[in-house]
Amino acid sequence: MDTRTQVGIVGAGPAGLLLGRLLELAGIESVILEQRSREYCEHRLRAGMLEHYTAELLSDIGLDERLRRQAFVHDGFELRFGGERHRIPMADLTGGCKAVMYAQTEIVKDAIGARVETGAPLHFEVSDVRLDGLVGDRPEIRYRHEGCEHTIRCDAIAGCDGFHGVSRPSIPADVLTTYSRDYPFAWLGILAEVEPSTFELLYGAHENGFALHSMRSSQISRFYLQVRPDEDLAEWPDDRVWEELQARLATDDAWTLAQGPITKKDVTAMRSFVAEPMQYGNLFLAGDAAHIVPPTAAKGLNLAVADVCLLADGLVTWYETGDRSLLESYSEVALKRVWRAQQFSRAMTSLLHHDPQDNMDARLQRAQLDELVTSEAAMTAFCHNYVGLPFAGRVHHSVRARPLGV
Ligand code: RFL
Ligand code: PHB
Repeated sequence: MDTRTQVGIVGAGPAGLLLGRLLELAGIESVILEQRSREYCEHRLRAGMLEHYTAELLSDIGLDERLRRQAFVHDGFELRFGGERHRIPMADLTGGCKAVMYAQTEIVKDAIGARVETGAPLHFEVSDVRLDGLVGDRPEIRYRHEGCEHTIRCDAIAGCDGFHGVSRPSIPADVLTTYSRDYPFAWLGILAEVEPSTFELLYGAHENGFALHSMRSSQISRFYLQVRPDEDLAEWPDDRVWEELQARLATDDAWTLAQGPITKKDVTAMRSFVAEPMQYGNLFLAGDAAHIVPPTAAKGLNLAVADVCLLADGLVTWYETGDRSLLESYSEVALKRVWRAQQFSRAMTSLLHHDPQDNMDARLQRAQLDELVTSEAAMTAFCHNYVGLPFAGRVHHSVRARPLGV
């Protein structure tokens, strides 16, 4: 079957869904194609921390009803090392920017729910997605769905299909330059049914490696432990997980870590990756399709959201005025933020992880941590990077004044 739309979006992760929402609010049609089921997308365990500006965007586009009720808003976080705790007053140092704890799965549920409610096209469980005609003015997406072959003709395609998607490989190899770095460690992620033992995030740097105490609700804690990249989950029975969390987050005062049933464990490799440029003809890459950051600084989802704000702006301006200049500069502008986030994510990763191959590492790390918690200038610079930059683009500021259907 042949159909026509304005923007074809590949992938229903945060990037694809939020781009679809921004375009819909601006009166632009799109079709979203997703290879997985709705159930799978709504339960994929991923990010937990939203930058201030990401939460603001979700509010601007009317996806904040549950967020306002359920999210935790943090004014600061804690760094733990050498048995001591150091609170970093992030909001005070950044003119009031806060971090918002609201799980990516919840954003995905909210965005899918909103799209299903308006009836805008979103097809799950599509397969064999292929992109054609990218350099012409009639790009096409071909795919299979429910046993039939389909073609969507569109004006532009947004490749929001994550690191393993088809969009980036659809760009000729001689056009793309890729930059990547794999780290000599990974994260063991742990989900536990226990009330968090902290109100704010705890980042621990310890000789055994990094640990993070995060949360998903008042009854669910999320933890991460630095492990080897080839770590076998079988080596991590629950008792060992708790022992290691207790050791890496221990303080000299009376703080205790509450334990509870562990419901999920997973290992995530850590990688820095950027593909340049993020556009080719009428294909525009956004989110993990174009870049991956190690998760330490919680930038991945936030970068994906910043990308689609900018892309929506370029697309809306093109449709409204015929001027493509914003769209043509999409990659160049987006990459500036991407590289800043890459730099900070890598720096925060090496600040907190233990590299067993490098015997100067622990001493240098301690010197840097000491500077961070004693110099207000260092702490302020760190916090500005941690809370993120305001989003470019005007679409998300104007859409609130133009509610759906009006
Ligand atoms: P996604 O979420 O990977 O979505 C891509 C979607 O595309 C679909 N897809 C296809 N669909 C159709 N055809 C194809 N051929 C397709 N190939 C793939 C996929 O099924 C999927 O639904 O990418 P997107 O939208 O760019 O979003 C990026 C974020 O998911 C990612 O950056 C974050 O989760 C990273 N991240 C964090 N980011 C934060 O901002 N704050 C955090 O606190 C944070 N913590 C984390 C994280 C990532 C982690 N892991 C598991 C990598 C913690 C962890 C442990
Ligand atoms: C998370 O809760 O998944 C999370 C929080 C903060 C980070 C990274 C991940 O820095």
